[in-house]
Amino acid sequence: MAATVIACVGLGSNLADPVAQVRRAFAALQRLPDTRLRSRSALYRSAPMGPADQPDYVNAAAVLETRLEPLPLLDALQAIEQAQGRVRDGVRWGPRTLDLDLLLYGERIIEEVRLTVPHPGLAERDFVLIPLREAAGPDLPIPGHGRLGDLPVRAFHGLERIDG
Ligand code: ROI
Repeated sequence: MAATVIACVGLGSNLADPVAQVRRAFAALQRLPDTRLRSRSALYRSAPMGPADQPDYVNAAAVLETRLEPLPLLDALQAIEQAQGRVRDGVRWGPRTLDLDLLLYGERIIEEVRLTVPHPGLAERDFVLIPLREAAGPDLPIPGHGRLGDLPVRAFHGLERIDG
């Protein structure tokens, strides 16, 4: 079996009771095969990036230790999204019941049709960086960007911590 890798996941929801969606998603991440949930952030409320006529988001981050390869891990994340009612309607930056973004997979750079890692929005999104820093700490290496703690956080989306 493959060696373990630290993989980081961004969670986001703004439909159908977002707090419950994110909590359920953490529970589902805990049950992934060949994977351990090492740490997680609190939940944060954030204003939407993209069209403003949609509800606020709840965002969070998880740090996994996994033996799954990147694409099987992506499949498992998408299965959780689907189990929680995610509908891909093609609307760019529209509302969603649950988004699980594979942000980082160790220090690998992955450019495949289905998967780009590090996640292209990672460095620009406060609703990703603030929870990720809480879950992973400042020393996490980000390929192409140095350490997580070196990335400037531009606080655009008014993050508000809503639970411990
Ligand atoms: N905006 C916020 N605040 N949080 C998200 O998780 C989020 N996810 C998205 C888009 C639509 C870009 N906006 C978001 O996919």
